[in-house]
Order: sequence, then structure tokens, then C-alpha cells
Amino acid sequence: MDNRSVAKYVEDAEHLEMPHRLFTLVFPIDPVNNCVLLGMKKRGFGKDKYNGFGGKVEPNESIESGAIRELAEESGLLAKRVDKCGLLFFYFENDPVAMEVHVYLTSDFSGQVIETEEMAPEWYSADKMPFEQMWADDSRWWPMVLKKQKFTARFWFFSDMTTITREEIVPVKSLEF
Ligand code: 8DG
Repeated sequence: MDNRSVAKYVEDAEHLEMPHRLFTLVFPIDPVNNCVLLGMKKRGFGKDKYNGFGGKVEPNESIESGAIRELAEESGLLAKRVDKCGLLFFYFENDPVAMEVHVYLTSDFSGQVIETEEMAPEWYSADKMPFEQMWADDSRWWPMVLKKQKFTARFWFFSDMTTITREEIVPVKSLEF
């Protein structure tokens, strides 16, 4: 198990036996206009879906620096600070590896939003997210973000990687384990 993983804080023997692959996901927020920057993913996993900015955590970096790096690579924005708001675990039928996604918000960033090879960025009202063009789980946990409630959430997907067969969303006081 990657020693940066926080999987051990979820009490579930089956989950603990699985290797976890670490990912980040960052949503830039404009608090004045209550808007969130989403990117339309142009290639790879999640193509043609809107999402925050993120990707795999590299072996030689912390999860937080991976989050800041991916945001810069995919949107052009340089975050001075990111705040963890949630932790997602995804399990896919017939896949022995769990995905562990560390979710952050940032409203402290500089730079110009740019379209990259991976993402076409667009501002959306935080209350009117394009859920029909996002991952199926997003509409389930985004209300926690709107309530400023930290959370952990687990989703079990059918092998089509689209249909959710089981879900668990837990509000938590802290994500500092
Ligand atoms: P690469 O294409 O550059 O090789 O990959 P990467 O940029 O390192 O990683 P990636 O494959 O783009 O990472 C997947 C991103 O999608 C990561 O930010 C986590 C995020 N993601 C999922 N599943 C879900 C989901 O169900 N909902 C949301 N909102 N994001 C998800 O992998």
C-alpha cells in the first residue's frame, strides 16, 4: 500500500486488502460570484465529461503538491493554497485496485485560465453544475461541498464504470488523519 494513502482510516477489511491508487481533484472557486471552474476533459479517462482538475499523484510528491501541480498543468492556474474538502473511494467490479481521490477547493490562486490539451475550462454557477455531463457520483457528494461539510464517500461501480451499485457518504469533522 502507498504510504500516503489514507485507506487505513476506513474500517472495512475488504477495502484494506485492496491496493489503492492515489488521485487528486481540485475545484477553483470564485466566492464573489459563487462560481466553480470546471474543465471539459478532452482525452483519456473521463473524456467528454466536466470535472475539476487533477490526476495521478506522482511517486516523489505529496498529495497536496500533486493537486497544485495538476491544477497548473490542466488549467494554467497557480494555487497558493488548496483546502481538502472530501475524500472519494471508487471500486469497480472486476478491478482489484481501488481509486482514492483527494478532493480540494481553492479560492487563492493566480494566473490566467487557459485551455490545455487535456481540458477546456469553463466557469459554472456552483448551484447549477452540469451533472448530466459529469461522473454519476458527483451529484451525490457535491451538495456536501455546497454546505461546506467535509466528507468521505465510497462508490461501487458496475463494470461499465458508469452505473453505481452501492454508495456511502459520511460527513466528517476533519480530513487530517
Ligand atoms: P493522464 O491522462 O495525464 O495520464 O492522467 P492523469 O491526468 O494523471 O490522471 P487522470 O486519469 O486524468 O485522473 C483521473 C481524474 O479523474 C482524477 O482527477 C480523478 C478524477 N475522477 C475519477 N473518477 C471520478 C469521479 O467519479 N468523479 C469525479 N469528479 N472525478 C473523478 O477518476
